[in-house]
Amino acid sequence: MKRALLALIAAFALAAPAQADTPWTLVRAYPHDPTAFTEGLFYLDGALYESTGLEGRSDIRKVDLKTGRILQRRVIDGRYFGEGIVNWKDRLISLTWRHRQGFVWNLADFTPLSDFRYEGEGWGMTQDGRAVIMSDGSAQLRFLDPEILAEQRRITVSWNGRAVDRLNELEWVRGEIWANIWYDSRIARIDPATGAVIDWIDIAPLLKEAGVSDSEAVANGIAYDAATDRVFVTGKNWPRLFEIRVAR
Ligand SMILES: [Ca+2]
Repeated sequence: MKRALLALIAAFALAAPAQADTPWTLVRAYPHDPTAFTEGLFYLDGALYESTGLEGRSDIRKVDLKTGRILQRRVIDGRYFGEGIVNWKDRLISLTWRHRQGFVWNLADFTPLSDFRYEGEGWGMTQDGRAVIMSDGSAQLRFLDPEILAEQRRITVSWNGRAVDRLNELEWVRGEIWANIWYDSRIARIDPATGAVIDWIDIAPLLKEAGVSDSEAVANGIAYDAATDRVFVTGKNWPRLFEIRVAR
């Protein structure tokens, strides 16, 4: 019985096509603040916007891509653990981890505009031009009305029928939602209509390239420049931010 089962599994393994992640290549490396515990990242009009976490060390910052120099910075109140950020019109929206507290800032100078509440935890954010998309550490992604930041709907992210949890930093890329997975070097490419993972991009070689060994220094942070089709990735406390070219 056991032998028959093993034979069956072996036959299936031979019949199944070799599973390959989405191919990508490293284009170049840029400096990245090694003290930045990256929780949010996006690219807009020639600059990177980044948020960092940990209580007492959280901020939002505008960063020069080429030099990694901080161009503008706003410290988040020390009681909060900063999480994801996203731009909407002339605003920047930010989350906190377990305080259920979101903030809206003026994108141009980071002056505070308003705040909002949400249920559960706040992790990553991105937007698709219509809704703000938010992760909370589970396999679910929420779609929020970007003006009032109220939840409209949610999807469950799955791979071969199994829920994919620990969804972390997000990015809207080529009509897909790309998501870092906490404690995983793979980025999930998610179909926004169904939540199904289309494929994976494994950036494990970049951890070696970045020279990080701390177990908390996980891959986190995806930014996309749609105008030039450039993908930028980094991680928590990584001294490098990488531009990669991902196969279509
Ligand atoms: Ca992002």
